[in-house]
Amino acid sequence: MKKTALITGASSGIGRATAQELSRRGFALVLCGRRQDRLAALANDLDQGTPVHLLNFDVRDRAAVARAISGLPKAFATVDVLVNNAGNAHGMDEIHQGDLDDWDAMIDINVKGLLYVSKAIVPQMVARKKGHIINIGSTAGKEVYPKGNVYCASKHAVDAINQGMRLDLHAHGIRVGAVNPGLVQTEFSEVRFKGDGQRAASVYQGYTPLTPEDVAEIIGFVVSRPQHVNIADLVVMPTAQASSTLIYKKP
Ligand code: NDP
Ligand code: 8X3
Repeated sequence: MKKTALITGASSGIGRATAQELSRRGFALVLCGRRQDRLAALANDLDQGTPVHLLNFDVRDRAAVARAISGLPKAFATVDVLVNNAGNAHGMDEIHQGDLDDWDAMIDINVKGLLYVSKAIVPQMVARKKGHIINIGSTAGKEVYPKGNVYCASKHAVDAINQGMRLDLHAHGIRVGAVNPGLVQTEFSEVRFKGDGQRAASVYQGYTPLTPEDVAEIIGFVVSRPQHVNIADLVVMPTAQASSTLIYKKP
């Protein structure tokens, strides 16, 4: 029987590429996101024969998260792999100029949303004494950069939750690990800069950024290790990036 992976934020970027990677690796998929049309298009783009179920919810809405996941049809209800990927940066301002709505969005989506989804799935993993959780962190969860304040805080929280989950769940046979990318060219910067395409594009100019597929391939590797091997915390950056603030850009 195929294993089932549930991926949040599957409508774009890293989540979308991960869905394609895990489809190639023979998983059944539960794909989550707010943009139903994107998920439907992705479902048509997977390896033929991939069982797929789409879930539409905002991770901020804890009742909607619980309802959607508890209502999964029987064939998809046992989640073997959870990829906690949904998230974004909203804005990039010095702390005294930060927008409260941006702060709410980042804490509510990147931190509380990840917790709501985990709460809906982890108890069944504990009951089965089996499961694998992959939290998508960031280099922003390892170091803080100017104007990154609250986004970095949200990703440091993901780092702490990843460690906390592992401490609490290893005795139940559950694997927990984080994949922490540096700069990946996705819709991330368009969201961060609120649709300013030019500013978003400039983030990825002058060097070769990671692609969503680069990260998805790593997630494919992580999930395909033998049961006794847990990749606990992995950082991946473009070769041109040495830290959040040190990026070698060609003039
Ligand atoms: P994208 O903007 O391309 O994708 C973000 C995904 O998150 C979308 O599928 C979006 O789906 C989903 N999402 C956002 N808000 C919500 C919400 N409220 N409820 C449900 N789903 C939501 O960005 P990336 O692929 O780059 O980002 C994926 C993850 O990778 C994030 O956690 C990000 O922090 C992390 N990351 C990204 C890096 C980068 O440089 N791009 C580097 C390091 C980490 P929809 O809008 O349809 O709901
Ligand atoms: C996304 C990478 O450097 O924009 O998490 O924060 S960065």
